[in-house]
Amino acid sequence: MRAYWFDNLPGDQREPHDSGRDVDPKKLAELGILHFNYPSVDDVNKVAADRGYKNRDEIAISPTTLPGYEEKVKMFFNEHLHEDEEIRYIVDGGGYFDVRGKDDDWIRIQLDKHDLMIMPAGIYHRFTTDEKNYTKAMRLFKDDPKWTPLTRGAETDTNQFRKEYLKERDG
Ligand code: KMT
Ligand code: NI
Repeated sequence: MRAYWFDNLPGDQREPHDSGRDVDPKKLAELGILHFNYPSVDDVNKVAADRGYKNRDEIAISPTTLPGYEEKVKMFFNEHLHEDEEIRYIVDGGGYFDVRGKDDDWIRIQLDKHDLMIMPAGIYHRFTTDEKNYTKAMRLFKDDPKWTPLTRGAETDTNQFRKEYLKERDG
């Protein structure tokens, strides 16, 4: 895992967009993001059990394994929030999650094999594969997942989960 400020320059979303300015992992914690590297799936199972996650699936995001790859990758990159936390475990390959920092600038989080990330409900984010076009990820679900991605807009800005997230983040 490495986190850095997104460069905001034009170019394919899958390019690194590396500004060269790293983001301290402590800063991610302040945003409510947890990160681990778990080579053993036993540790993933433990996190899932501790947090009450009962279901999971695995998605192989690549041009040969995901029908409509190019459109789906563009959809994942649509800025959104969820009304529940999001847990992703990288089984193979890698990818980028971009999250909004406190000043609303993008932080790019580069995840590699065996990285597990937990994002809080209400955080604005987006996902993309990298230039290798291959992310195999485990998605963990609670029984009743509030899963719909809600695209950022006037409505999400006043969403209850968004407001709770900001209260938690900013005190
Ligand atoms: C998301 O929330 O954008 C996704 O679940 C993307 C696919 S999992 C890496
Ligand atoms: Ni999401």
